[in-house]
Amino acid sequence: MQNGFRNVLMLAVLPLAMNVAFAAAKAEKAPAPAPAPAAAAAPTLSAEDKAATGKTYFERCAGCHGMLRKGATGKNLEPANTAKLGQARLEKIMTYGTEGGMVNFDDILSKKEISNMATYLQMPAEAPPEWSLADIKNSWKLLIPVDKRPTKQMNKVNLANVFSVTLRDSGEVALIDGDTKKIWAVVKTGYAVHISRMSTSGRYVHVIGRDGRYDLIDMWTEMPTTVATLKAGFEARSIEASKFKGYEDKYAVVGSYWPPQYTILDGLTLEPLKNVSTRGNTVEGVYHPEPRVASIVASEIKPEWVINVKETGMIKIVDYSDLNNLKETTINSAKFLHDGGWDSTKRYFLVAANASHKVAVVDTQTSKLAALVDTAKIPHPGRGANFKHPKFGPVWATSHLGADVISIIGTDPKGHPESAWKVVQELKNHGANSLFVKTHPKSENLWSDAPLNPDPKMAGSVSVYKIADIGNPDVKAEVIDIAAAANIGKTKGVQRVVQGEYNSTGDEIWFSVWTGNKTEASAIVVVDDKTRKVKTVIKDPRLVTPTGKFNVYNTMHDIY
Ligand code: DHE
Repeated sequence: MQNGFRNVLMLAVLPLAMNVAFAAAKAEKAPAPAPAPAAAAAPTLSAEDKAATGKTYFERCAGCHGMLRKGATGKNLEPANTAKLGQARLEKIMTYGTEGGMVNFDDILSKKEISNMATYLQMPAEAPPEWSLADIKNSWKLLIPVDKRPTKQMNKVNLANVFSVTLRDSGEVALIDGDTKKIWAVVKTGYAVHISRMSTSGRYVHVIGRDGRYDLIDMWTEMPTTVATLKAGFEARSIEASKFKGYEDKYAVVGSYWPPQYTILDGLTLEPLKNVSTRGNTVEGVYHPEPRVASIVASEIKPEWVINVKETGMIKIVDYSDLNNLKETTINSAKFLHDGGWDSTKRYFLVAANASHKVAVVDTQTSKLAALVDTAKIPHPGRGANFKHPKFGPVWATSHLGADVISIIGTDPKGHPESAWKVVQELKNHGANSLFVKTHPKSENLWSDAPLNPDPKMAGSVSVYKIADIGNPDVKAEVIDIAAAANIGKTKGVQRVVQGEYNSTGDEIWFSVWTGNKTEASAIVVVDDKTRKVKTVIKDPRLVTPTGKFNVYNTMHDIY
């Protein structure tokens, strides 16, 4: 803890000390300078406002801009940049958002909170404390030991078709029975849960909160039960189980944003086993103090995880077969690595390098970079979508935050070598600011959202293409207003329709209607994939700000 502060202090103090010494030496020779005009007072906040604004920064801003405000998905917000913009301009940007993808906050923060944030951003960034393996161990609670858990499933729920749904602003997940569309249980978790992943057996749900709280939920008990929990760091986004034969459910891994590290845990108890820092040099060879762990996937062909380090642009292939002699292969790709998914063979992993407008392709058979594919601005695939293109064979698709297109990338170097690792086609999306595309091996459709679009109509709609027609140059998407179909009435927050997720049989796609406000109604809209008609709208007062939905079977098997 002290080290972190000391490092930052050193960084701050060293240049100052050098400047003072240099200035003193110069002053001996030079004539006395004319008195400088009084400097403008540095922006400041009361201790109370600073603490409250710091909390809001962590909750709402740090994900995109970084704890140290060095920038990644969002811009660098260190005082050198923010002071140039000034109080009024900063307030305007936060109030109305920008075309570059920054959303408006006038429906989330009050005028006073926006004003305080504009001031806070002009003050120097402070590094949060470190969080060691010992800290993680101290936070670890094994609530139900393995030998006290049931030896068979004690309920009649079809677990393969359960959806773990992030209730973003209530710090919970809802486990929804996909067959009955009823909420089976709401389970308390960390703050603003980011993702759920499944154990290889499909029995356990691993849930990670943005605040680094990790919960392991057992679905064999009569009602879903948290059997272990810990705090992996102060900010986290990713988790994964071990999936190689012989290692099923043996290990789990959690990637933290702060401190920048990944931690390997026992897969059944969450006992913390190993902590590995991701601090180091970027692809340009420049040291970065905050290279955050973005997406993680587990290989099925080797005892390995692919761990993507955002700010350095380095992809780590981590071999978990010998934790004491951990082997890491570090692959240079491009910045800033974010989300991604497997190709249909699960040999190649495709990950968005969003600030470089590229998709990096890793060959997990050879542990080498297969390609860096140029795409439209800011690819954001979620896990992407795999399907057979009528002309180019197996392909993977991503939509974009920065462009109103869906890029289709060839993924078949053997069968279609001329189109492998190239954008073979761009389809029009109904808007930019898209986050997720989705299809299913049993589906004929490719779906795409645009939840961060500044136009509420676009944010509430999805595009859907018939895959068989995609080769046709005049192909057009059907655009469906999902928010209107949900019919939740007028809300203060924009009704953003986000992240399609299929049921286990691949004949329904579920979308969240997310208002970003926990006091307002939300819904999940279930669409019949064949007819594209709304089948059910799940409304329930317990469904607070639903966002990500993770179907057990599809998540276990990486089906997308
Ligand atoms: Fe996500 C995946 C990071 C904002 C919903 N998000 C991911 C992954 C990362 C990430 C690194 C990949 C995890 C993996 O596969 O292991 N997300 C971030 C951010 O840093 C960012 C930009 C800002 C933040 O503060 O967190 C951010 N994400 C959001 C949202 O605002 C979303 C839309 C709503 C929410 O719940 O917060 C959101 N992110 C999701 C979802 C996934 C995801 C639903 C998983 C997609 C999947 O199909 O697996």
